[in-house]
Amino acid sequence: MSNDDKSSNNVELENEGRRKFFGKTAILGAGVVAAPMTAAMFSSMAQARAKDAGSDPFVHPGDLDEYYGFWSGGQSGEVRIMGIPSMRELMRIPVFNIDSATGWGLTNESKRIKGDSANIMVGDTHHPHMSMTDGRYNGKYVFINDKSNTRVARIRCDVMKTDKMLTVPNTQAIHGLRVQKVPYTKYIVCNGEFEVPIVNDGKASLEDVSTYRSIYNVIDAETMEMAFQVIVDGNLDNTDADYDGKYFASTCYNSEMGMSLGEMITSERDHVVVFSLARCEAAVKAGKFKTYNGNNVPVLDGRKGSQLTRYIPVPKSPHGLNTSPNGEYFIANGKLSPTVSIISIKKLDALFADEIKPRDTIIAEPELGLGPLHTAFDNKGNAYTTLFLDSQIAKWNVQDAIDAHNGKKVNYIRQKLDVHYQPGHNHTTMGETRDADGKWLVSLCKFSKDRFLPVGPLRPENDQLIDISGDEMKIVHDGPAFAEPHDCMMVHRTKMKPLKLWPRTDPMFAETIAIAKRDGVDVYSENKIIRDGKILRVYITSIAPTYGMTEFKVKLGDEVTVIVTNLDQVEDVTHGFCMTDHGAQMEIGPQATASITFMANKPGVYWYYCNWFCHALHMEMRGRMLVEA
Ligand code: K7E
Ligand code: CUA
Repeated sequence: MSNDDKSSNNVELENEGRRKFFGKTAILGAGVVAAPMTAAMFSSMAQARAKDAGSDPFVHPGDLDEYYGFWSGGQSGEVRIMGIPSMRELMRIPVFNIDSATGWGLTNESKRIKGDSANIMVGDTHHPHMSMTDGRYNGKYVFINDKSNTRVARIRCDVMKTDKMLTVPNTQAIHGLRVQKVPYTKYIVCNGEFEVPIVNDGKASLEDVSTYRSIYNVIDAETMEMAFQVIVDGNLDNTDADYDGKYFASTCYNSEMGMSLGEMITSERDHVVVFSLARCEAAVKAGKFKTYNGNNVPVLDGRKGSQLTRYIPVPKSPHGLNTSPNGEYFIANGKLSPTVSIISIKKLDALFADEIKPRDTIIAEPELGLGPLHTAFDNKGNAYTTLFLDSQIAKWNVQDAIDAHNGKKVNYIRQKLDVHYQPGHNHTTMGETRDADGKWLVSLCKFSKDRFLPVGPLRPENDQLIDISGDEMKIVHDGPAFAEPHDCMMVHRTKMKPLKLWPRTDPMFAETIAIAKRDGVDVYSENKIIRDGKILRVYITSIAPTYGMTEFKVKLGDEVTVIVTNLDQVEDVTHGFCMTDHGAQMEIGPQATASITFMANKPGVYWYYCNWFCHALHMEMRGRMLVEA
């Protein structure tokens, strides 16, 4: 099993060491011969439990989860790391939002990453997806869209921080987002959902909707720069990639290009648009593109009749688009239709060669229930589709659905499970990769209603954990979530290699270190003030429980940048820096450098203090800024 790749087995090995360590403390601490016996008893109890329960959702205190989950934080603009199956929230990764705890969006390092959108404080994240090698998660990056401000960001999984952000040009509202799976994630693909004039400068007619376009976006995953864009017909919704490195597909609603709800749902059919990567790349190479708005991003024309794309009619207003882990099917979820459309990926070559008609690629359209939105997969040929209106998950067998379509008398529905309530996405562990393992399913429910204590008019969402390891789906956990997790992905812990300390050469603060060098300051040993007219740079080291500088003097009206370097080499010893009454605070992880800039616009004495509890003398870890009138 590729899941058990021992070479990248850091968490696993660490876990073993950790257990030994805990074992030892138990012996030393308790000083009783019975301690190792207890551990052995626990382990055999756990084995017994695992045997009769199939999958045990209970992660005992001190035990670690088997999977990492990356959850979108919806309108909060962040991404969250969950432990599966405990459903414990392990960490939050601020992305498009401002974060008071870590200073994300306030520090100079995070502002550099946010780049030209540093002044935007909000985001609407939907689709977190991890980079892959040969259709398997590689633990390197998680990519996430911002629908509200047309951006895409990348999270580095070694430090679990956002490291790149891009505002996508020529389009509006990035929604569906996926990665190229094979041979590796060279590209991220994402949908510009809302149709607008490509040159949206208010000079051309605003009313003439025939100039409005929806655009498919292809981004280089390593540089996080635009590779190319493709104009399409209809509003793009969700997207996914094949397991051959050849095709991407997107659902489109509103093929009629209506501007009101009524106009958007008049025609009986919308479509799935399929993109040929090779043809698009060749067109870019051959210069068959235009550029707009003064940027040099190649924009290809992939509208109906183009050689770059094919349009497959499906029932109107489809939503989710999911590739089966065996690489055979794209599944378009009907939303307004009670069906899903199964597109045979094998037939796409013939479609692009014009040997068959678009509808010939659809090999079944099983009816599942009301409001099918998204589909997940196990490793036994079953699919799990959320039914938004029915508040259910339909478990169905893909081959049986195809056989039924061909006239065989077979019931392809395996089970319908009530969920609570109105599910959007659902996800299986490893189910968006070749390593689908059929253990857990998460249903991200939009409404929780009566499932939790009432907390006022705004209620949490409900993320339900479902055991799918047996024949029957079983709900094992209700998990409240603040702000809408549209989507998530779950990766086995063996794929992840998180760091414990920041490397001193980390690119996250390389530019800050370069500024220090120009100032002649070694941030790892020196505490110094550099004055440059009214601009001040204050270099401070920190080692629990003291700052290397506990007093500095500035003049009223100075612009002050405080650069703190955390010299602690101890795992989990994070320091903070907060300048009282100046709206400035940040996190400085072990061995990291972080900086924040504020105006000294109030005369007097201001204490700065460490606001991450780091030591018994943490309260004493502070100093004074003296602002002379
Ligand atoms: Cu269905 Cu944005 Cu993937 Cu919400 S999306 S549910
Ligand atoms: Cu350093 Cu608290």
